[in-house]
Amino acid sequence: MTKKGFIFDLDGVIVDTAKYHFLAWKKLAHSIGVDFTETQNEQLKGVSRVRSLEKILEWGNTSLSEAEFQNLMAKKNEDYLSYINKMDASEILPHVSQTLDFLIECNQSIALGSASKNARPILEKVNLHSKFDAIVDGNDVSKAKPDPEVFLNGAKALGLEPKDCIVFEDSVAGIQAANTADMISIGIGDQNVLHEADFIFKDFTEMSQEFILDIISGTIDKQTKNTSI
Ligand code: B16
Ligand code: MG
Repeated sequence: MTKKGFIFDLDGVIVDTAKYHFLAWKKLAHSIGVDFTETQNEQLKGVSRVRSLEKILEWGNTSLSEAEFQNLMAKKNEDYLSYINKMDASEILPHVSQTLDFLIECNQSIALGSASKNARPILEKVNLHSKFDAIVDGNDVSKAKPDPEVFLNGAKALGLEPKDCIVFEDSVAGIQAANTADMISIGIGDQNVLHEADFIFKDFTEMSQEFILDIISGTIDKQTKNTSI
């Protein structure tokens, strides 16, 4: 069987940590007198920690000294980690474990491609780290999605060409990054939001084993996108 590289985003694909980012960013925003809504939180999906705080300051039309900025980022992360520390395998999103096991059964390569600097501890918390051949996270890249760096590094870590890689992503920036990297982009989430993806599924329960096998064999590729699956 051909070997392909399956690269998973973390937040919104494997686990829903967006709800914990929301609680921590909301606390931070309120502490500096800035409002923060769930809609704004949506716009921070896939966005780096630094850029997220910059955006919150822009929305609140306010600014901070460099020292305050660093201090608040550290506080936000401390708060976020207090939620992460309570996570366990029950927080893995539906059918993710089964999909990973099926890929392993098919002898495929698996990588993580996440913007989060907390990706490794999160994977350990939910007990999935042993399923990954490579992990590329926010500590390993200098350019944030939609730059393809995180996924290109993932392909390199797996020893595969980008064209032989497939990305599962829940953010628009992540889908754009995968497309720029010339990888098959698979959106996990809302069709209206992720329309730039080659293929879109509401979640992994909707993705058949036949679809995965067709991707592995090359029957389905970037050119087959938008055909009925
Ligand atoms: P951290 P992903 C992203 O994870 C989150 O979607 C985004 O909201 C967060 O700001 C970013 O990680 C950085 O996270 O503060 O833990 O370094 O979707 O790329 O897995
Ligand atoms: Mg994500």
